[in-house]
Amino acid sequence: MPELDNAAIARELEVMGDLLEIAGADRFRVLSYRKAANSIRAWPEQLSVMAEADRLTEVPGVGKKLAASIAEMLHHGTFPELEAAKTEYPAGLVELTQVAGVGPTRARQFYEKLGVDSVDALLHALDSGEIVRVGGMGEKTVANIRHGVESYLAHRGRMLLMDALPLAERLAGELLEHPAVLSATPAGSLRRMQETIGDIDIITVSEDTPAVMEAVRSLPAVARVLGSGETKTSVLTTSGLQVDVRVVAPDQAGAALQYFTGSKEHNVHLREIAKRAGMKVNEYGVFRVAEDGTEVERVGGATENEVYEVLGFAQTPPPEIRHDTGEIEAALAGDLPRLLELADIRGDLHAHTTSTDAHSTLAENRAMAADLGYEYLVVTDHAENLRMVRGMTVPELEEQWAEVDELNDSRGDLPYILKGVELNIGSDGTVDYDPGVLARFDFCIASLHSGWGEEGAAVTARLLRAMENPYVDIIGHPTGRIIGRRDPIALDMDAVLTKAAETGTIMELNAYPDRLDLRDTHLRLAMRHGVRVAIGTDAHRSEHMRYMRYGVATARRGWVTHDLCLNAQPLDVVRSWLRRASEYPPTDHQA
Ligand code: DGT
Ligand code: CA
Ligand code: CA
Ligand code: ZN
Repeated sequence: MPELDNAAIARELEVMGDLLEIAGADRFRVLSYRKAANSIRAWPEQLSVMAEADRLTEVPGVGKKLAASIAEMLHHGTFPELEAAKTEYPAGLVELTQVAGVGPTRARQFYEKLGVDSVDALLHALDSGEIVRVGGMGEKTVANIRHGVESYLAHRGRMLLMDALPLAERLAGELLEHPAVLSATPAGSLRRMQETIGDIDIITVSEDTPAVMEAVRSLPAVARVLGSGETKTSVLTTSGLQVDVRVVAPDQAGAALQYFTGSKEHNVHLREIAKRAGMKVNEYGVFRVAEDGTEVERVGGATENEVYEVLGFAQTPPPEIRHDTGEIEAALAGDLPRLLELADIRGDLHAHTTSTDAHSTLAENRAMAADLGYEYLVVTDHAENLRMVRGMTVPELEEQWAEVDELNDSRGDLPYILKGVELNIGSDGTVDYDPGVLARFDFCIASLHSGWGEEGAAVTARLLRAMENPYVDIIGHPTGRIIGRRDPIALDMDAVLTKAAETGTIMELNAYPDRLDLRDTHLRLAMRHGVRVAIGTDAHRSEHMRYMRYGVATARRGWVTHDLCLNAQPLDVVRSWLRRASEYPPTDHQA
């Protein structure tokens, strides 16, 4: 039995939860699988290792019974309850529920009335018009579902970075343990930290090619070998992701890493530059070429820096920005800014607690913040108007503030807690609570929790109105997208960022790995507007605070620099940047 990694285990538990929901099972049972899956995806240790030591119940949300199911899964690839659930409804229905606009009830109806058991079958039912045989399907609903299917299909086969990155790092680590492997480095979209990953590419350096290919084929997480040649082996892992591992000789290491990191657009431009300089660049190295195109001599390729250097670059562009959107020109001239780094981050600016819909306490969040080496963290529970999670009433806030004061008073070397909140932007652009209450927070995030599918201009106007409120310091997850599941709100981003610059409102980069919102392209625009950015994980359990790395990666992709990132600043500067600080210090980064 090949070994299941954490993402694969989490996925099976999610399937279980979805199947139970489709079958109309008890809500509590459904949630217990989802909660466990959510916590396993964020868990830093391999469950396969923990299972051997009988330590699975240490994972939050994993009780004795679930631990037994996971142990069973690790041995047999599945567990009895899952198999039973799959006999009731086909697992293909789970895919259906991933489509925006199709919940568990609709999925069951589509299956029972039309025999639809996959997204492809649903598309077919939409095309043939058969879909209307299911009751309650008006024109608008049908159009919504078609749109949902289209965006689902655009992402199908791709995995979130959060699921691919830990796996890739682990595989690279395992390969490195082999004595013949000199180095093993993830390349491709993963090294560029793209938000979704098609397949994992790993470049290994070795003098003993056959030994490395054999090592790849025998990695524990390999479910199937798709192909294995002299220098490349492709495998399918237990989490369903394809991994391409290539072996190159030490003097080609840099050229191979550069080539297979891409992006394709970046590489195409690089080859043009080489050509103009009478050179050629490929996965084997950089070569000087004669008029007729024949190679004359090899001029570099052992390290990636060398590849760029011999092509006349003053700097090596960081992988995250290699998309041929200006990084080549800037790197040639030595004009690249120093991008934000994880080590710059001094705190998390968005985290929930058990006071509303999250699973960790304030003290647990603080312990995690201390683990992460932070100076400060915030509590930003949901506000009153968000009824579905029973947002904080004023008396509840007062209780929380007292707890914060107490934790801060006795904190010693532990991180300082700021009193925040996540307000809801109402349909008229107003937010929760009276100004008197708003003034008592250290800072406020305000988020849209509705507006998808609405006219972009109307939602933009709502957001602009909220940004005029002097108590709104930060706009949370501005476009509200969920990668592959919910389209972004059609905001006029230029208008939003202009208003942010005008009012000193800070824009959030929500680091929760299926949000990453603002996204890279918007962040780049924010930098041009001189708009400051706050990175928050939106943690709903303290382990989620580790997702900061995805936020920083997205920030880097958006060319975000240290000097425009709120939580790269020490606490006193953080306070001075908030709108409620009497002055709005002007920034000198206006484009
Ligand atoms: P993915 O896997 O869809 O998430 O995206 P990538 O970028 O990892 O794409 P992949 O795995 O097909 O190829 C890895 C890298 O190899 C790619 O970023 C650039 C390089 N590469 C692949 N095919 C070509 C090509 O035809 N031309 C050039 N210039 N580079 C290529
Ligand atoms: Ca790839
Ligand atoms: Ca590939
Ligand atoms: Zn939140």
